[in-house]
Amino acid sequence: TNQERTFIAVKPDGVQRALVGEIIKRFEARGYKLVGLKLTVPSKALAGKHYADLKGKPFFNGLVDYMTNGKAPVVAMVWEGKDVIRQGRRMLGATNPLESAPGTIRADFCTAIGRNIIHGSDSYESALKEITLWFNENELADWVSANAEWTDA
Ligand code: YYY
Ligand code: MG
Repeated sequence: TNQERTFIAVKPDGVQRALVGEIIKRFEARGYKLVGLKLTVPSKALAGKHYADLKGKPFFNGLVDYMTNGKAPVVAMVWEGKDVIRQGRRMLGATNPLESAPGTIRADFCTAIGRNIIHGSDSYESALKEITLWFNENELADWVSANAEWTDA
C-alpha cells in the first residue's frame, strides 16, 4: 500500500562524508515522504539488536563498534510510500558497493563493504522491527503531503 514504511539510516561514515543531504534528496525527489528523522549515537545494545541476524559473523564486532563509537552519529529515518521497502533497497544498491549498479547510492559514493554509508530494511518484517527499535511512536509524524495528488495514482 501507499502507507508502507521503511527504516533508512545514514551510517556514521555517510555523516562524516557529508552525504546526508544527497541521500535525503534522492528519497524526497522520488516522491517518498519523510515521517521520522533523528541524529543519534546508538547504544551497543541497540546496534546488536538491529544487526542480531549477523551475530557470529567475523565482521559483527567491528560493525557494531563503527555504528556506536560516536565518531559521528547515525541519521535514522523512516520513509513512507509506494513499495518503499523494496525500492529503498534498490536505491541503496548491493551490500558490497563494488557489486552495486551505477546510479545507486552505494555505487555512486563508496567502495568498501564495511563503509557502505547507508542502511535500508530488507523486508516488511525487518522494517517493522527496525522502526520499532529506533523510534518511539510519538517521534513519527503523520502528515499529508501536498504532492500526493501529483505523485500517487
Ligand atoms: O542489508 P545490508 O546492509 O545490505 O547487508 P547485511 O548483509 O544486512 O549486512 C549488514 C552490514 O554489515 C553491511 O551493510 C555491511 C556489513 N558487512 C560487512 O562489513 N562485511 C560483510 N562481509 C557483510 C556485511
Ligand atoms: Mg541487512
